[in-house]
Amino acid sequence: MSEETLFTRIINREIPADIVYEDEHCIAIRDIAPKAPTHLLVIPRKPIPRLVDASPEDKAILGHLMLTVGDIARQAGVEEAFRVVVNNGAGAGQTVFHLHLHILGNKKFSEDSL
Ligand code: DGP
Repeated sequence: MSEETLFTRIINREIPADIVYEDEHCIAIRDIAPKAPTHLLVIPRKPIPRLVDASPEDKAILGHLMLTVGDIARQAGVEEAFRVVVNNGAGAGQTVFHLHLHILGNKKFSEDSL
């Protein structure tokens, strides 16, 4: 039996979340533990575990995610200043093994650090 990821359960409405956007390829939700006043997660419906697990057949999904990040940032009103973060692997802080892009905005970012 394959285990559903937390984000698949959110996509399937088995777990509640504040959904700010969705289309046929992805969903965007508010992060439950925000690290910035605007902290959104853009999640493909396909449960690719980590960025390095994406394959050439995922090219269109990955492109779609990047384009959709811009739309969601505009919708959230942070399009002039936001960061996109992907944690790849536990050593980089990944805790949910279903690819997701963090959008962080409405925060003062320093120029010389990530
Ligand atoms: P990462 O550390 O890159 O794997 O990010 C996972 C993020 O997911 C983390 O910032 C917290 C968020 N998160 C974990 N559980 C839930 C949940 O049940 N609902 C929502 N909305 N976000 C969650």
